[in-house]
This record gives sequence, structure tokens and C-alpha cells, in this order.
Amino acid sequence: MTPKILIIGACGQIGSELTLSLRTKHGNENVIASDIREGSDALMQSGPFEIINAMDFDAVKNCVEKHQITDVYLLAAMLSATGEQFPMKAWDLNMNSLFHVLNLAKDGIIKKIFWPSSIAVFGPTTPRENTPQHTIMEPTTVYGITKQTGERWCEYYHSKYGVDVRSIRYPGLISWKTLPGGGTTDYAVDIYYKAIQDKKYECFLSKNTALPMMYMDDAVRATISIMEAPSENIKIRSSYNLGGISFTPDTISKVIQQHIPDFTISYAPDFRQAIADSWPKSIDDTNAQQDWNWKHEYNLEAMTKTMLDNLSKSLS
Ligand code: AKB
Repeated sequence: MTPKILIIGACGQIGSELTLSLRTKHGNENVIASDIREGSDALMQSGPFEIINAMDFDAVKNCVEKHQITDVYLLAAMLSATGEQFPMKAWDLNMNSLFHVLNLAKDGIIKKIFWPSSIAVFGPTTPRENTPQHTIMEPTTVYGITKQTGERWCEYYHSKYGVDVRSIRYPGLISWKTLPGGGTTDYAVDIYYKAIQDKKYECFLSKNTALPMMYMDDAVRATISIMEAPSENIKIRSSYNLGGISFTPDTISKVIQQHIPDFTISYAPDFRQAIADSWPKSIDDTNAQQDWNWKHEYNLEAMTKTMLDNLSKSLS
């Protein structure tokens, strides 16, 4: 049966690409995009769109009932860097929106939920190399605390009420179509814009700060793939580790220099350095590989070529 999908937070970095992929797959009329503001022409013109505040339970429920929604992808969230500026707003948005969709599923109004978690669930006491699925998790950012708490609630709603909720711990996501906003990993997107526009970039993280990252095409594929897997294969109902690429600002700048030889990078670490220092350098995603056949495709070289080719066209 074709699912009837609602994407909450469809105009953001993940939502804008995921919405178009799901529309191609399931038919434009079966994928309702929603956000607190309007998005790109591609998103607005390719299928139904609703203005919804993810914190307004009645608005979410009315939209679900109006469109007879079966599956909800909840992508509205405040990310790590912005969350440190607005701790209570981050908590309210990230937690209330999750409870709204979990409760709709508990009451049998929707069937399936996708909710993204993040590498931010880990903290300074977590092993940082090849971070295991099950390990110490003592996040020190508000965003990380909301994601860790959310993971516990997802698992609880699954085990107590049978809610079919599925989740991935996204690493930093890199794409050229929509800018990210308010994250610590955002430098790895900004750097490509500045390389093309100014041939120089001042990085807010230090030279050797390694972080797990992933090209957006891989992230969208992973999201669709975990949602399509048979329910019995999804053995982890908190959230799955997802590995991709791991690199430092120094490494990515050297790969960019292979395409733009006069590109230069300088370093001026700010408050985001402490956030990055508390996160893993690389991720072990064996469980995702075993349970739903996950395998990433893009390496740093392939991603850099794709980013520079596409941004050069769209910025010219
Ligand atoms: C952020 O940097 O806050 C996000 C994330 C890793 O979840 N990109």
C-alpha cells in the first residue's frame, strides 16, 4: 500500500531533499510537505504544502487527519550551535514536537514515524574513535540532551505501546541545494561556498578537529531505506549509528585545493570548538549494516567534486 506521508520541517536542509525524493518515489500528491515558513519553488510547486508549527499539537493532528497521513517524518529541530543560545526554546521545540507525533502513533492515528537523532547524543566520556552503537552517552549540549532524551522516549513508546518509530543518528550532513542552519558541522558546507566565491575560508573549528560527516544523497538513501525495511529487522528502536566519512578542516581544505589550487584556509575557533571536541571523530555502524543493509557510497573526494561542480553552476 502506498504510504501517505507528512514531512514536518520540510524546508530545512534534510527536508527539502528528502521531500523531493519521496515525491518521486510515492507520487507528488502522497507526500505533504509542511514547515513554519514557505520553502523553495521546487518544494512548493511539486506537491501539497501546509504551514504548520511543529509545537502545535492540534495543527499537526488536523493536518494528519485532513490528508489521512500514515507516515510522519519529523525533521523540525533546533541544532547544536543555536541550541546553546536558546536552551529552553531548543528543549521545547525538540521534545514537544516528538511527543506530538509519538502520541498520534500511540493513539493509532498514524502508523510509522521517522525521527532523526544525531552524533550529538555522545559526549566527552564516549570513546571517540569508531564510536560503538551502545556506549557511554553523557551529552553536554542542550541539543544532545534533547536527542538522547528523545531516543529513550522512542524506545519506550515502541516497547510499551508498539509504536513503529525508526531513527538514525545523523553525522554532519553536506549538501549544495539547501543551506544547513545552526549546527557545529556546518563549516563543512560553508567551506565549499567560500572556496568558490572568495578562494579563502576562516574556519570556526581548529585544523585537526575530526568529525563524522555524510553527503546528503547517502543520508536521504539511509532514511528511505530504514523506513522501508520490514519492522522485524529494526531491532534498535532508540536510534542507529550511521557512519559515513570522517575528516578534519585540514583534510577537506587539501581536497578542495586539488580543484582550486589558490584556495586558502585560516582558523579562528569559537564556542563551537568545545561542542565538536565533545563529539565522536568516527562512528561504527555495524548494526545498521547488519539490520537493514546500510552502506555509504560517497567518500570525501567524490563529495567534493559533486559539491564544487554543482555550486559552481548554481552560484554563477
Ligand atoms: C549539528 O552540527 O548540530 C548537526 C548534527 C551533527 O546533528 N549537524
